[in-house]
Amino acid sequence: MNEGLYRLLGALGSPYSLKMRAVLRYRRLPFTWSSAREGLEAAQAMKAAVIPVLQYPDGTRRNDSTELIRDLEERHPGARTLTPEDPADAFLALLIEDFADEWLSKPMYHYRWTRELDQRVMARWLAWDYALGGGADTIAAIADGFRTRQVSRLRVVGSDETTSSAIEASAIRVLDILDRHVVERPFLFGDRPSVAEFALFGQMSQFQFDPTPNALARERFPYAYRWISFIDDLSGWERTAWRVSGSAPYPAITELLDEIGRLHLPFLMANAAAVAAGEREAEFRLPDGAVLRQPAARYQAKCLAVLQARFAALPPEAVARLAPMLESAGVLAPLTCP
Ligand SMILES: N[C@@H](CCC(=O)N[C@@H](CS)C(=O)NCC(=O)O)C(=O)O
Repeated sequence: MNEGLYRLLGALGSPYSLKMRAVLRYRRLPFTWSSAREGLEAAQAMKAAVIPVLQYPDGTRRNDSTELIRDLEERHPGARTLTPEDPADAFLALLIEDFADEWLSKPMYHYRWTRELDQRVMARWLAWDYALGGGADTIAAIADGFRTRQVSRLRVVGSDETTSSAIEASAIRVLDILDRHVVERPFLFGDRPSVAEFALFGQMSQFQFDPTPNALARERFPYAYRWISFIDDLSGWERTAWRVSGSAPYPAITELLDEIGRLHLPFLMANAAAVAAGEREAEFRLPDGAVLRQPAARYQAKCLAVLQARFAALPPEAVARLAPMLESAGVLAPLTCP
């Protein structure tokens, strides 16, 4: 069974699972896709109990999409890798991936579990995926359980009445940036996708399903909305050119960097400081004055350390090109902070 193939153990309602599925499709690495129940059960056996879990052809299992993608780059080099050739662009792609994974996950989760409509609709979706039958009563009971658990975890992403508007505004700005970008070209670093597109896609993939962000995206950002399903299956995409090395980045990159400098990196810094001080909670003042509080997360402290290490390892000529852009977005100091 399944010999020689990757097996992706994830769920349709999981942004990171769809990120990874889109990567495997684009990379043309044959794989099978599990049911949500198998995915969640597989996660329980992992050190970090999160989906997706990727089972390798030799049977070993690993998780964490960022690490998995990097590992696949090494195992399967060639024309369909996701790392731009230019080291400066490769770094920007990584930074945007981290922003999507660790910041856009806040609006994604917030939209799903804040309003009554989204809670009700999406709890049933997830429950159906999990049960795959068994009758409407069974599914409704599972949905109730999911809903109660997930709503109670809104604080894990720092979502409450005071932070709600800033969290939603950040998703709206990203949709707006993409909506204006994709009418010019489909990708951020040339004629082929990088890790950045797949990470943005992962979180936003759920906007195709959740009623509130779905209505918002369809009405106000129709091209960004269309782009989401375009990224989902790029198995037939043939163009392989990265953009010309050293040319000015597209405006969308600079605009995303502004978001990263205003929200994502200050949040990662506050979290890393809380982790280092052994505090239970991280606090971060949002630009509108509200205070976002969430449990201090070791994983996200590691994310900041990885970004800093990758920046420190760049060749000086790439740093020289990036520094002015990063500086004006407020991104340079957090990246070079000891
Ligand atoms: N850093 C991980 C994050 C994965 C993650 O957070 N997955 C969520 C679902 S989208 C999860 O499994 N959460 C655990 C839970 O809900 O109990 C990755 O990139 O794969």
